[in-house]
Amino acid sequence: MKKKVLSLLLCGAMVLSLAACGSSTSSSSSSDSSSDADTSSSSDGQKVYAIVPKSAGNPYNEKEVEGFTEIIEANGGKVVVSYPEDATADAQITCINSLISQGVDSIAVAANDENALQAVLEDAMAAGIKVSCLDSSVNAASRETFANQAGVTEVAQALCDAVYDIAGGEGQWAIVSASSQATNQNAWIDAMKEIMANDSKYASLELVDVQYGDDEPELSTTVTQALLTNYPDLKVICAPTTVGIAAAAKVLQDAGSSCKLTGLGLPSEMAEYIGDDDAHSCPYMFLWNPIDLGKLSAYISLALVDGTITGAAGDTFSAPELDTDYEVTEASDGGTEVILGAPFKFDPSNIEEWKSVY
Ligand code: RAM
Repeated sequence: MKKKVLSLLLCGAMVLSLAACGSSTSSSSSSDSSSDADTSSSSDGQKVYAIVPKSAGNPYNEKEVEGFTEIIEANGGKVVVSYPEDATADAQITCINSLISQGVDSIAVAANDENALQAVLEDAMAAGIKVSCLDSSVNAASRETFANQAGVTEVAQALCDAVYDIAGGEGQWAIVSASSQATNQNAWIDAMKEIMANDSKYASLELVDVQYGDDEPELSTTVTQALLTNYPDLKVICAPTTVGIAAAAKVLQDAGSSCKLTGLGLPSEMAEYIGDDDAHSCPYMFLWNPIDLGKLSAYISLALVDGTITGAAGDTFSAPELDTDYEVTEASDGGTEVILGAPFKFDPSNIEEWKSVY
């Protein structure tokens, strides 16, 4: 619990209240001392934009919140950050129910489950709250649109190619994922399996196991250690989670393991593990800018609330801080999404430059 409270205090520049669910309220007016009871737009005329990350204590989530908060406040809005107690749908349902009671104007959620939030998000939309996702989506019926960091197939293709390259085209590989219900990781894993099943190039690679570290450093460490014990010939671990890859990188590097690593990681957490030689566990990895993803989510929330977009395919809006205009497009699940950009590769040539950014 201490860790969660500390992370809230660190990430919110103007944290004004703490409540059940780890909610914090910040405002473009720093003298405001709002409590949960007066966060609704009617109390002082300011619109209120909530964000519900996957979990507390994950620097990636804090970067998303940072970007979200910057844009909402620059546009005169008030931000409520509601961190769930843990990375589960149940904990997010508690947060969302509280936000509905507070009468916020919008909720942006990084979902811990694709379907389990449907009832509560439908309640939110029925109450006039604009609902969108960022980072990890809910099903099409439960959202207006989704700030997607990168195309699912693009992420999966980049990871498949990295596993192939690092393994030398053949041998055993395994996955260390986040939680077993996480929409984003499951989509990337399913797409990786499909790409590998449908291209003979990957026929000599064998996916031996998928383990879940729940975006908890300790569990991610434990499952990585177990993979090394259970599969002595393992050549590559792919961790499509910033928490999982950082934990796995340390395990492999400390052990001097011949098993190498790739996946999705924060440069700030992975710099010491990125390298081409035997002394480093991760030759290269990918990510996008989580601060920019938070900014994109903020622009979506603002546009939904002011009516610039409804979330329908073809809607457009500007995102000046991201230097571009965006279009809402059809997503593969029948809903819509807005794609931030392509995944970016981090390797020894650029990791020093990026490690201080995010
Ligand atoms: C973790 C989270 C997040 C995911 C990144 C790559 O921080 O699971 O949802 O997008 O990894």
